[in-house]
Amino acid sequence: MSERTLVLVKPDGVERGLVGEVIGRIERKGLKLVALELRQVEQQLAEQHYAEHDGKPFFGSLLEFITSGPVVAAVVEGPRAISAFRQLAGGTDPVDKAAPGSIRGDYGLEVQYNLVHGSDSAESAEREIKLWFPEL
Ligand code: IDP
Repeated sequence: MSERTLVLVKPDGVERGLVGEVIGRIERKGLKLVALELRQVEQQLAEQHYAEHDGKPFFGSLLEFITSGPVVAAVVEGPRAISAFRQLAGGTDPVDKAAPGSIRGDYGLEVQYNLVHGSDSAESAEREIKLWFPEL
């Protein structure tokens, strides 16, 4: 059974020229790109996307970061696509949680600047895909 997940290459990943690296890993894993777009994130979309973190100490700086430059947004499809991409990404903290060999483990140093986003559940994936790609 196939499922879909929302993937973002965050502004740090775009700025550092890691878009090809991230997309390449997705493709080599066997996952399929259903949508792919470079876009500047508006404040409102950022707030909706990260609504679950509203009230946390890092919320303001997270919004500032995600709106600081273009991101690449993608919808990725395949069997167990949600956990497959979370495995490719690695844990949230690129040093303590992301294993070497994962995207964050290989390229990240700081928890905020962890390069990529991937939906964390079927419910999040559905909500986030509607938010970013309402036409799908
Ligand atoms: P996830 O992206 O691995 O699902 P979440 O806990 O949903 O992790 O956090 C969303 C994003 O917020 C993280 O990817 C990271 O960019 C940022 N973030 C999470 N925790 C912290 C923190 O303690 N300080 C600063 N930024 C954080």
